[in-house]
Amino acid sequence: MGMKNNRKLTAVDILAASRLMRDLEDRIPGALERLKDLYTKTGRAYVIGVTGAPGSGKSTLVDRMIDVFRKEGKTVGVVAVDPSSAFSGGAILGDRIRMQRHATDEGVFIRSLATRGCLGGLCRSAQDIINVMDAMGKEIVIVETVGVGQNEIDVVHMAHTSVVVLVPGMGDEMQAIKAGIVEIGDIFVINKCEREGAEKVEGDLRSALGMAGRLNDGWEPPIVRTEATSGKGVPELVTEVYRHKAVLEQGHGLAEKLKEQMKITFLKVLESMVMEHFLNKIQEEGLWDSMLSDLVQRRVDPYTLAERLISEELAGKRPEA
Ligand SMILES: Nc1nc2c(ncn2[C@@H]2O[C@H](COP(=O)(O)OP(=O)(O)OP(=O)(O)O)[C@@H](O)[C@H]2O)c(=O)[nH]1
Ligand SMILES: [Mg+2]
Repeated sequence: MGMKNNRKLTAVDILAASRLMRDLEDRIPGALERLKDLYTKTGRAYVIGVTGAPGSGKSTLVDRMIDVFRKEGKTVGVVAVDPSSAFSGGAILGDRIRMQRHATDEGVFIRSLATRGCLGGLCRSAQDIINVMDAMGKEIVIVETVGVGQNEIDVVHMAHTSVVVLVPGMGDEMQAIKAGIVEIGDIFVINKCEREGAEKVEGDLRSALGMAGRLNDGWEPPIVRTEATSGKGVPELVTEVYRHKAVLEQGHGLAEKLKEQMKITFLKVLESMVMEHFLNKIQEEGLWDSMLSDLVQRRVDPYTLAERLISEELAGKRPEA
């Protein structure tokens, strides 16, 4: 589709990329073919995940991070994933408004992704869009996800550096431990740090990190205080991202991480393709009624039925000797 991996993208390239992202999100069949063609041009962007509770200031923070990267002359892509926006409808507009300042900057590409959660393919859509931005030549890709449920875990599988955002006074000090986020952050941010309680969150976080054994790891996750609305602390945050990147690139850290992430990605793709294949088969051959009544009547167990389905499929596909 004529997208060049240099920094000067033509309007046609940008339009084509936008269209491809939309088609991927809408699961238009041909879109996957176009993504396949682009795949060899991916793997160059540095991917930063930003996760945290709703309203913790992630978008404002990302907006400020864009400033820092742009001042360095780096091109930036942003994927703002919001699983709840499909219901509330408000957040997407919020992202657009908060990052509005960058709307006319050709070096910045912002894409919001409304989706109903990971089961519907949030992870794949987000990964697909990261790949398109990567192929467009964006040097930095930032993925913003609301830290609820499985999302924050999934974003870790896509990001090279994961940033977890906390805020003071969000109820109990246990917000860090409860959500299990001490395990996933490479860098922790205490945003809205001008508010009362920043000290306390930081102390609680530090002890949670200690208990989780994260303070005597190869990488001790730094805690950065920011005030995203004014931009305070954001250059320091970016510096920590670079420091983490440098540490990853030493030795085999990055290579191992990429392999592990690729494995997860591949398994997810395989799983969804296999599932889709069998669902189609069951539907097309009208097998649901008899299968379900057999199962409900306990004439067969689900394990045997699944094995039967798979072995029939394999027997059917086996080439003639
Ligand atoms: N006082 C203060 N307010 C902030 C700060 N950072 C962000 N906010 C405000 O917090 C509100 C939420 O900010 P967003 O950037 O939309 O937060 P978010 O985490 O992206 O929100 P969702 O995407 O809806 O989960 C906005 O009104 C921001 O202006 C900060 O450092 N201090
Ligand atoms: Mg947001």
